[in-house]
Amino acid sequence: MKEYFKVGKIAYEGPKSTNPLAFKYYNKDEVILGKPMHEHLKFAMSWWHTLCAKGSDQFGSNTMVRTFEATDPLQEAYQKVDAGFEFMDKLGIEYFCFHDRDLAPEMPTLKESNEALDKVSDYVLEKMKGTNIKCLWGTANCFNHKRYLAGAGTSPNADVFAYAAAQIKKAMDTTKKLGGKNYVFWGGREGYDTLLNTDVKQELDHYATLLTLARDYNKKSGLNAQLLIEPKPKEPTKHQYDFDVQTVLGFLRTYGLEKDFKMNIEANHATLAIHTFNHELNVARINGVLGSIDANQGDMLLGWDTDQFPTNLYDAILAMYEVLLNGGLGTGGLNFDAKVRRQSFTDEDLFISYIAGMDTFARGLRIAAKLLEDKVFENFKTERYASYKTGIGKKIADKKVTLEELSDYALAHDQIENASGRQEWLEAILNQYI
Ligand code: XUL
Ligand code: CO
Repeated sequence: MKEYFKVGKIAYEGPKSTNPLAFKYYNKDEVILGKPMHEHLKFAMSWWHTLCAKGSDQFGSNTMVRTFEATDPLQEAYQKVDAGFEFMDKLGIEYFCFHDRDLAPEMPTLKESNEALDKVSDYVLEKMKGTNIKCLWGTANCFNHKRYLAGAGTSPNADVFAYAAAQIKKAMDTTKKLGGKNYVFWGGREGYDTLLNTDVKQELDHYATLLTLARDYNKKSGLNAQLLIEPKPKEPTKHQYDFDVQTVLGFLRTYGLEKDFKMNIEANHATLAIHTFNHELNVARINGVLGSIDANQGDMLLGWDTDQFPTNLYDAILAMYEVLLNGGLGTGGLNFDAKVRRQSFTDEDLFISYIAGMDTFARGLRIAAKLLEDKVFENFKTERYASYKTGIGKKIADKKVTLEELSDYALAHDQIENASGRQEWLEAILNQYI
């Protein structure tokens, strides 16, 4: 078997290591809060950014130097499988995520595209045997091809809707074949650029129909995956229908789908919505729909989806804090929906970026676990809301009070004393844990 990467197996060397090709914080089998790190951190390789992205942007052509390239796209697809498995093995990554069109190229007809996907996924399945590498989630790329210029499930053209449905069916079948436990819907071009040509009500109805059909097929086909919606507020359209977690919750509840879907939260999508990553994780968690994470980060000064590797420790701590409060991610994991910068074009950069991302989340986990163990914020919050544990507060919390009774109470207690929120103190304590 040809070796595609000159880099060897990546080992844990501890925080003092100066080796760029070693883990400093991710020590796979080390137990944190009763679980080995690799169970807390089910890292996944994104097929698209890792094996397909070649470094081009709006202003320039490819920059990546990749030894698994080939002139025939199908041949390249097979070589990507070999390269991907070598990469995951060397990094000790146990999961991968894919779009149908990342695994196998789009062919002239849908039938041929399906056949190509069958062939390449057969090969993926073969490679999985005898390894502990698994599929975290699959999805359909219903946004890249020009047929999807006005969306997929929300396209004004019913033939496009049907084509998207066919692609989703096939991607679900492929996810089942590869043993994927989750299936993701990122809205792609489900949104609009101008209301002058858009019937939002119809588009949302159609989108819900597509998701309902997929929900039913998930059961019928025996895939039985956790279905996940990935919110994003804008890009590629000006207004994406799956704007943020709260908007998606409203949409799901309107169409009676709230029990069938959880969320895949992406850090860069949260910040595009002018939310923090941990805000989105929090809203998902308290609503019981925190399913999985697309781990990356944006550049706060750019304002588009830069999909950078997550190296912001502060954000990773707060994210892992939410994950711990959630009791983990269930069947979900941490998918690096992140790509190396255009200037980081070598093989080594790919490894270094994954190591940086994995170490950031590993260190985030370590710190979040300590904060949780010491109940730093939890004790403060318990105290802060203590007035709802007794007296009038308990009556409010138990919904055993009337507006008249509250009025009488307030008349007798109108000299109110508040307690400090202590934000700066809490932030300083968080810094002490770092
Ligand atoms: C796009 C994005 C996608 C989804 C899967 O912004 O995040 O890669 O994660 O379609
Ligand atoms: Co994503």
